[in-house]
Amino acid sequence: MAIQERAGIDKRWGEYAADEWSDAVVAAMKLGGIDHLFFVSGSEIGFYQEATIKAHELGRPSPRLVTMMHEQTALNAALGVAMVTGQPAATAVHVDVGTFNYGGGLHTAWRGRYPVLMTAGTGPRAYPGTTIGGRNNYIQWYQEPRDQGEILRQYTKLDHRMESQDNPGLMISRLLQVSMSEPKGPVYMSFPREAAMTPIPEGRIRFPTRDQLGIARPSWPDPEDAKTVARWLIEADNPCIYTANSGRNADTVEDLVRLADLLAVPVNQDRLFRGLTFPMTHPLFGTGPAPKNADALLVIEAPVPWMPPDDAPSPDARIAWVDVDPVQSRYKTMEWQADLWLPCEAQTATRAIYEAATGMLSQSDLNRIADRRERLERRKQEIETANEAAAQKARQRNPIHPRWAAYQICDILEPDTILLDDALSNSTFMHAYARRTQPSTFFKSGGSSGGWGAGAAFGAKLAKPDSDVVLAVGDGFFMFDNPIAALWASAQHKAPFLTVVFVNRSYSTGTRGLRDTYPEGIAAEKRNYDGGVFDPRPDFGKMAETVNGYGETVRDPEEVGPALRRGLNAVRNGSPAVIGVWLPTLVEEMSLPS
Ligand SMILES: Cc1ncc(C[n+]2csc(CCOP(=O)(O)OP(=O)(O)O)c2C)c(N)n1
Ligand SMILES: [Mg+2]
Repeated sequence: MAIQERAGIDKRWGEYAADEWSDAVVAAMKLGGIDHLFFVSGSEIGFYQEATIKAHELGRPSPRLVTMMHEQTALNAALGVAMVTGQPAATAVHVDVGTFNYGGGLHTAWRGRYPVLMTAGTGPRAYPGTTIGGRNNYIQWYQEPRDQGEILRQYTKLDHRMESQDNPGLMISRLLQVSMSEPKGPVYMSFPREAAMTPIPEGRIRFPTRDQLGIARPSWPDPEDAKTVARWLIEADNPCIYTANSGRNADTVEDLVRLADLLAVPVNQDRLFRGLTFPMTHPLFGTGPAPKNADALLVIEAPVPWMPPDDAPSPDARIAWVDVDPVQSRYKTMEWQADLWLPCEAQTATRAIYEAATGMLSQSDLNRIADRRERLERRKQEIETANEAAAQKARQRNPIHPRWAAYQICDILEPDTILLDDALSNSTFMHAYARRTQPSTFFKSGGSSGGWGAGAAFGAKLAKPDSDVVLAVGDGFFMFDNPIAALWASAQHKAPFLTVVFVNRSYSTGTRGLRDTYPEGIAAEKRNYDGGVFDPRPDFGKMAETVNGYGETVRDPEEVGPALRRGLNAVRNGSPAVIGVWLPTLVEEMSLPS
């Protein structure tokens, strides 16, 4: 029975023009919210080119095919789109080897709960001449692994190999439904060329869209649990909200502010946050106690809110823990304890706790809350004053102090600038001065893989062309994401972003990290950090020149600001720009004033 007849059983499904399965796949992607298909060439995935070009010519739904030069950069670009839009993005790469090249981006997609549809072709395996799309090149015998999905199965919610019994549009919608339902995450589809090129009789096919299948609605806490948490926060002297990833959903920011304001509960954002959780200039931001000093802790989407055992909360503290998957079933070894585990979303939980709290506040509560607010406002002022003083002190140092570099980077940001932080050991400085206030204007990867920033910055700019996009990145991490491939894409697709590289010619892992692991070791004694230092370094400014972008390396503290503005101007005029800020190596830094 032909697919369109079988699928026609459900009359709610739409009918779409499609000559072969690949047409149905690109249509279902677009109808499922995918605007960009980041594509790295392979002999067996030419169908994506044919289908997207055809759709463009005929006015059929299809994502835009975005030519890319490396698979990890392509995946990071998809993460960048998903991160700033909340909608999925897709990638298409070559068989098993292209899938391997997704590299550390896979970890980022998984740990950061990004809704991306990763795809790859498979080595054609039909005997030459028997099937459309079958084998026609000797290399194809090399291309067939035992199970292609197994390569990345640990890093996906679902993977699927498109097969003859499938409805291709339905399968894409289904993968997107799973990817977009909480906990969100990457999905993978391998698409044999034989399947992709399967003709569709009469050129029409029926399938449900992602939204016809439906995305699971946000989950709410039990109202009684919301009351309990509200009561704990109200009764506490030193309550605090600890969060990392609630800014994945930009709408959560407003609700969190409302709750925090109501009770004057401070919000501490983890170092490894995935998107801005709270306006950074707000008096309640970053003014909370260390977990060990808090008496009521509300953890919201923070997989690692403290370092045990020293920072762990007191046994008397009350702990409520909110996450769509609070026991973190994607992580293996987790020893956290909480008094209340709430399997619900950050936004709905904050709303429910707010609603519960509003009916509970006595005048004496309100007085205590007002006192706390005043105390935290003062604390915020003290922190800001100390940060400013530290920056002005750092300014005096030549060689450039990374704190001063961070301060200067943050000085060029507009309210809607999208800032990506992949600056690793210098992230703390970025956080001290970023002062981001709007949701979706400050991001980290949400995982631990280096090499996310350049591709993600490109994807972010592609999706949000009207905002400046600035990437602050370590010189090691910049190299991990194929910077030339990202810069090329940025120039080619007219999505220019500014990269600022902290050029310390070192990995903190292989320098400070080694010293801290072996404080009495021979490497520390001899100050030999081979493996941790890469001096002479690549000329990062010149990398931009390889794609006709703007680049320079700055060595004078007073020149950092002007150089960054030159870079930003170049970006606003349409060119990618890379500004290297020359710093001491981390070995030199060990004997410099901090
Ligand atoms: C793909 C990948 N490889 C290795 C690491 C381990 N690692 C963590 S931090 C780090 C150093 C990063 O160097 P750089 O970006 O120069 O930042 P810096 O340490 O100088 O601040 C490394 C190599 C990683 N996180 N990801
Ligand atoms: Mg470095």
